[in-house]
Amino acid sequence: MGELKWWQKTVVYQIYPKSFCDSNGDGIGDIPGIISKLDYLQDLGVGAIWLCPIYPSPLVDNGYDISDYCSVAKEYGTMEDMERLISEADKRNIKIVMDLVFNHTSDKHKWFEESRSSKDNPKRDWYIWRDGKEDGSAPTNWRSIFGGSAWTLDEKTNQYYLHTFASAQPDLNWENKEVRQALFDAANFWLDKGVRGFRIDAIVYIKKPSEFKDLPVDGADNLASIAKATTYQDGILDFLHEFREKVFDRADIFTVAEADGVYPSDFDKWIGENGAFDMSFDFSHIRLGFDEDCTWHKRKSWKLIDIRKCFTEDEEATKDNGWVPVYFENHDLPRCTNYFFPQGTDTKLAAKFIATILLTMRGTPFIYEGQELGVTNIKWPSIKMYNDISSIGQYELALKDKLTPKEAMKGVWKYSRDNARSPMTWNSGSKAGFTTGRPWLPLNDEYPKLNVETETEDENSVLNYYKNLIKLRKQYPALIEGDYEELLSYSPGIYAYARTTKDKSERIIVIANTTAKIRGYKIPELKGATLLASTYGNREATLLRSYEVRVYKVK
Ligand code: TEU
Ligand code: CA
Repeated sequence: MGELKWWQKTVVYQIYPKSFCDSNGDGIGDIPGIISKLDYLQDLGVGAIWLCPIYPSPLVDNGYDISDYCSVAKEYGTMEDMERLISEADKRNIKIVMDLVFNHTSDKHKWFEESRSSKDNPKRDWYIWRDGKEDGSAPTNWRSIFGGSAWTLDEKTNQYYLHTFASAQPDLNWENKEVRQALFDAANFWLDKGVRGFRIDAIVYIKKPSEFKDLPVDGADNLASIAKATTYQDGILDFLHEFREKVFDRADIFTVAEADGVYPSDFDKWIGENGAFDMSFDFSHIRLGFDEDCTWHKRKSWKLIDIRKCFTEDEEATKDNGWVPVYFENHDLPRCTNYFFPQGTDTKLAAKFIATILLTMRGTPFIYEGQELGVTNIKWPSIKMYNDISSIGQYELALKDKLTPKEAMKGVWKYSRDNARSPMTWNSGSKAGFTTGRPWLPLNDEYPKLNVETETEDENSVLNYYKNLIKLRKQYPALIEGDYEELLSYSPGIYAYARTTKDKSERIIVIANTTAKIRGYKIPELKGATLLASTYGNREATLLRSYEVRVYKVK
């Protein structure tokens, strides 16, 4: 691998527009709100913003159901606001990265409205239409990712259309050349506006199998996860290479695929020199304990130390080709302070643990809004208070599987995507500085403590810890370009690794106690090393304390 590119040296910050900052008091975050917080992001040290969808959308899935790829949702602002965001960010050396949701559109997109209007409409073939079975039931027994059949019958033409996600998100037919060209044109529209990267949504599902067949039932609903039939199918790479040629290769941008079901063993063909993307989100550490269909209440237990294997595999796979996006949170996940640690763990220690691994790993770190504050999960008493459609689907699936409503709620508390979507907390005022109106989703109860203003003033806060680590990362080349080597592989509960520059002049060692118990370790070369950071501050100790992570400079 030659000289590193700009995006390999930067830190990315993910914004969920609806929940970041509201500028006009309607309770919904917006683009002017984001612009007003660019100084905060610059001060934090980020170099790129991944903006979740800001396109017009009925917001059934909060913007992942797009009704027009080339404009801006009125809730979020105008095209001028977007242009201003790009240029104001640029002044602060921050690049804007857009989210491309190309597996499906909204059912309110004009393409779909045309497609459903008649069997001989020119856009009929832009989506995936099939007759039902002889008895009139759905063409296959596939379950959509949000629950329920992946097929919806459209009465007008008496055919079913396929949707990997909600019925309001019909899947596009990538086999159709015009569809691909229309999507590439949309991406190029944003490239020409000056965006410098793309996160590509649900891209593993775009290629459907040549034959549509029932799968062995895997749930109490008598259905089978669609992902088993449509993830990373043969032939997908042809589509993606065309995408790369017609869009990605046109400018100095980066691409990161959202690719649940593509593993490090596939990276050779998927990312880097001969692949389609620069980076790919590996779900290995997110999927610990989950079987393929990801049903919340069927999850098996796992331990924090299990992430060691996941990261080492990513690093090994990208040693000479491709690059890792390092992440612990996003808008689809609960807060990392709860997700990766047993119940009852001190969440501030947990937040700092994750920050240290995130910012000392080889790869590009992705921070999700609020993660830098150590924000924790929400816990609303009733499913009615939840907005996230996947929470509702999982709740219903649990009831079908004979769980009590109380047990089903436990799954929602633990895994709901709304954990991440509760608004960003800027200060301890009555609306957390997010809005002057009524926030579209309730605020996190802990916001009077966990917010930007309060944490800025506290030198031991999670926020200041993030800032320091981002600074360290920029100061020590080993943390960016250094290779990765796992150490102490056989020590129970300890995750340790070294980062060493190519010329071996700088070497940094990170040691993490992944358990609540005090633990010893032996690394002889640490004798005389300098402590650069610890999740316990500068209070040195011989043994590693509960969930302590230390960063040492050996030379
Ligand atoms: O998520 C895709 C997604 O949900 C799957 O990749 C994953 O397999 C799933 O979590 C399995 O349980 C993206 C967006 O990030 C999400 O917010 C959208 O709702 C979804 O696509 C549909 O666009
Ligand atoms: Ca607003």
